[in-house]
Amino acid sequence: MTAQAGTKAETRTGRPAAATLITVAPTGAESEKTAVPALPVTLDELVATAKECREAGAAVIHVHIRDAAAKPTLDLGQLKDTVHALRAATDLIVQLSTGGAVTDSFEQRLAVLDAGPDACSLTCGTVNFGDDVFMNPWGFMKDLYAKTQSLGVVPEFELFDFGHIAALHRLLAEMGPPAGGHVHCDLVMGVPGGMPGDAGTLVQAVSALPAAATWSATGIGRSSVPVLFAALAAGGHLRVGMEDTVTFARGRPVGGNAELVERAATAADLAQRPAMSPADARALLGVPDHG
Ligand code: KMH
Ligand code: ZN
Repeated sequence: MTAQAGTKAETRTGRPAAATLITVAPTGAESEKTAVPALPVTLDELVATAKECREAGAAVIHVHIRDAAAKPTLDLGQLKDTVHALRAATDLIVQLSTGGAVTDSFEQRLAVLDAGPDACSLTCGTVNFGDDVFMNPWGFMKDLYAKTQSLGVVPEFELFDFGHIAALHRLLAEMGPPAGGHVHCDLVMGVPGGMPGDAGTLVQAVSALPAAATWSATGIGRSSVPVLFAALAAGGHLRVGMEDTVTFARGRPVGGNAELVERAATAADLAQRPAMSPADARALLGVPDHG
């Protein structure tokens, strides 16, 4: 998969990608629905958002779900229903978050894979997360990675800081390649406690990735636009969405996830690497077609 992917996708040492993989992260676990009314929190809202974002150019959806009170949950039945509903309504790659909320237990986070997603996030180390701590100790990382391998769920390696890149190298060296055979990373930049979201940091981080890896980047809050342009300039892919920013421009809240995807797709067009289809994203990432 890795060698084939090199024809379409940028690797750290390879030539620039021909197209841009856009992931939408529509909800997250941190924003309150009361504070951000446009946040999709019900299954109907999530499916509607997914369809709009697919139209706008997304190929992957990174999913956190909420309960009836709009609070983050990892309820397994609700996760299964969500995977089914998103598959029925779109051809997006369904990537469930195994990060959840900072309060979720390791057991609950491991159980997310039992919902049968195409893909999942896998964060490669603990990081200060604003006033909280997002816990990803080595033992948990290994357990989660082993479960992705045995179930055939394709992981995306979430990298919030430089130590996470070292841990990713160690994980691959000790446990071998991921399901799908291809390493794809996401630089999550600008979290208070993680690496800053700027072009210089992005270039340094990319230079430290495994040689055959592809990567996307997202900037939290006000770093979202600079990170988007830096990622395109450096030949990478993009993640956008209301998980990462709820402000479209100074003083102007995001009206919906699709406008973030539209902006990313427009920038990708200008970079002459237009948005990649979900089918091409499956080929790149090694995600089998569930249909
Ligand atoms: N909500 C954060 C604590 C992931 O989805 O894998 C973790 C997070 C990462 O969002
Ligand atoms: Zn997430």
